[in-house]
Amino acid sequence: MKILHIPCLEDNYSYMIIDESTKEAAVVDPVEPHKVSRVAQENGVDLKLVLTTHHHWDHAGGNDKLKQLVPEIKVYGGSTDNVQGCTDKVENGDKISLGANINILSLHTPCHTKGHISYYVTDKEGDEPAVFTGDTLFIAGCGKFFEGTAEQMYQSLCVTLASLPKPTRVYCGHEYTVKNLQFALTVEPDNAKIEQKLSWAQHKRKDGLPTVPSTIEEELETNPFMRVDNPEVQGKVGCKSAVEAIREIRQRKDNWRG
Ligand code: GBP
Ligand code: ZN
Repeated sequence: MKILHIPCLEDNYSYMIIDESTKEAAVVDPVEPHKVSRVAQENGVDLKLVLTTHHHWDHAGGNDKLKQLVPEIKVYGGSTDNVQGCTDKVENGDKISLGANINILSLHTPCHTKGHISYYVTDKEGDEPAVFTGDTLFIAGCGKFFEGTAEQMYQSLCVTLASLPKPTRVYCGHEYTVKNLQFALTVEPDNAKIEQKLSWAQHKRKDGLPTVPSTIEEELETNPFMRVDNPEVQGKVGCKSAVEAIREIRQRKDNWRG
């Protein structure tokens, strides 16, 4: 499978997932439909489906327009999230297939929004899997808790997503990596992996390149919100449990002005 980045708006990413054997494609959060259809044409692929992570306009706001451009396209979205243009509602565990080789598993990852879905994508050619995490998991960060609780974000990040194979590539909804890593250093000033990744990310951005994808393994090493099971991290923020710590770290991030 081939995965293309499509930068949109200020700092959003859409992604195109292509089955090269059938030239069929899916697109994640196509907020700028004309850009997406141009990328499809340039790559000679047919757009078959839209995978919507959540209902916010900067993710789902292009769905109706894309349906006008590609009338037969299927639009997937979480069953409890009221996604624009949704034709096929999905729930945790639902499976979708693309082309001849690609399987997509829907994972319910609520808290940023109630019906937020992450899409776990595997292929039969043995490429490393990929997960499209929208605004639940960012590189070194997570989404604001708009429609859920710390318990839910803990479950979404530290149980559902953390259980995926470590080499799984992580494709998130926004380019927030540099700020997130700067904040991560305020939680764990002595974490050398965070420091190294910050300098790597700053170079990438200076060259105008994305810092996405990461991997589940890298997130477990550098993302403060995915590290709350570690008693040392709990201690750093004065908490005695993982859920307490994720709540506290989110509150600090909301108030942080980097
Ligand atoms: C920044 O850091 O760049 N501009 C600031 C923060 C996701 S987008 C922007 C912000 O709040 N981003 C949201 C978030 O979760 N950030 C995590 C963090 O700051 O750590 N959105 O566009 C946001 O979800 C939106 C759209 C929100 C519609 C509510 C509605 Br309704
Ligand atoms: Zn959002």
